[in-house]
Amino acid sequence: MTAFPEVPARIPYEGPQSRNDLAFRWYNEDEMVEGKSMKEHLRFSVVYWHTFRGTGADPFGAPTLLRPWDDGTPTVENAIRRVRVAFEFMEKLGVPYYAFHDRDVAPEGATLAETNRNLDAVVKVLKEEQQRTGIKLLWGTANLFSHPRYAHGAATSCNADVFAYAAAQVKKCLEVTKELGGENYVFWGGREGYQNLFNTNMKRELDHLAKFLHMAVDYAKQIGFTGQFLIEPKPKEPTKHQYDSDCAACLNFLRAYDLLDHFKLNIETNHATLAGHTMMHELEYAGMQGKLGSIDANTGDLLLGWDTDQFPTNYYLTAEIMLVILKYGGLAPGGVNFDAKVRRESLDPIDLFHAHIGGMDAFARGLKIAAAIRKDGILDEFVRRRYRSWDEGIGAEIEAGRADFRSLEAYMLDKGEAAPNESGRQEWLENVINRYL
Ligand code: XUL
Ligand code: CO
Repeated sequence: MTAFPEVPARIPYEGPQSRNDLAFRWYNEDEMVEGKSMKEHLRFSVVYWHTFRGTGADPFGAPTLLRPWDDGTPTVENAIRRVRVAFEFMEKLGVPYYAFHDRDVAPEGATLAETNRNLDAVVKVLKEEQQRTGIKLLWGTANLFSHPRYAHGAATSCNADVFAYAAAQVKKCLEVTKELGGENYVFWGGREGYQNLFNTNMKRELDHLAKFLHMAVDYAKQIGFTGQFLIEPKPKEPTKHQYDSDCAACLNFLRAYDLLDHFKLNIETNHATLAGHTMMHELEYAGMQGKLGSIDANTGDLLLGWDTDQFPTNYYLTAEIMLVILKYGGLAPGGVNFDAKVRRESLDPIDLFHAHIGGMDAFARGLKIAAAIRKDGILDEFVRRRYRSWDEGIGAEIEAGRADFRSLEAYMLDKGEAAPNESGRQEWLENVINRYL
């Protein structure tokens, strides 16, 4: 049985001139860039939730994406059929990784024990398909936000039983992620945040969240799970204020609660823009602190203003992203995870291929643009020169900690006025970047 009969066994690379809709124009997995293959640089990953569980439902309308292989029942049998289709899709696309929430892959049962049994049955098949295809698990995560029990949050719920349930769920999900060789484990805040401070004890909620994460760190150690832990910032949706609002907030939280050594960040484009930042800003902020772990690749829509999770197709965006990723030495063991969904009007299974091919090509093109910019070195040289007053003289004294307010006053009284400023040349630099696009 094949779910995608019109798609060849493997999407080929045909080069920029190709007019074949089911071919890559830029993603050539063995092509070397800065000494590594594109495949190694990009470490592409398909998300189970949008690509195999997305229904096209939105706050205004019912599901539109009814897949022929999915009978709509919350059964293990249906879930297993879906796994086979997912691996056919990923194998044909040629991605090395995938990512899932526990509840994407297997249905909830009436009790936690039954739910765990459902998960075990599907994990057996996931493992079989991973072995058959060589496709690996980039990360696992627990869905701590869809079920009504999580209405007030999970680790930050006012209901201690819900904290306990969430702990049991993450325990199981860590075991499963280890069993499947997952290279990372993600904590996205889900409903960890608040709608209204009149009913919220923020301090207590944050203390609980930190306790929860310490328990996860301890349990990973106990079972020998060595994957990288990642926190995924997002400022709002579903709550008005998500606690993990952006990279700065996450790193402050981790530092304050003595968790910093155990976590890096999984940074998502549409979350960065919802926070009022560019993706490049968030990547740089994490990267400069050694905390750039992985990315959720997508893009938002400035006219809609919510988390639209669209596939990234803009070379300017992907070039900016790849510039920062190359600067900080790559993402491994993280990857470029397409946390993106086709529009509800994109009705056909083939649209899933068009979406991923476009996203992969956009990142491959972004990688090549970034590498070309770095090779010429114009940007680096400009930035180096822009800060050269810090390389010697008074700047070097300040950086070395040999200056204080008295010595700086004496220096400036003697000099009378600061050296003149030089142009920041922003417009020229933007023109230079456009030469590479
Ligand atoms: C939600 C989101 C999640 C996480 C995993 O906005 O991005 O899908 O990536 O829980
Ligand atoms: Co995400």
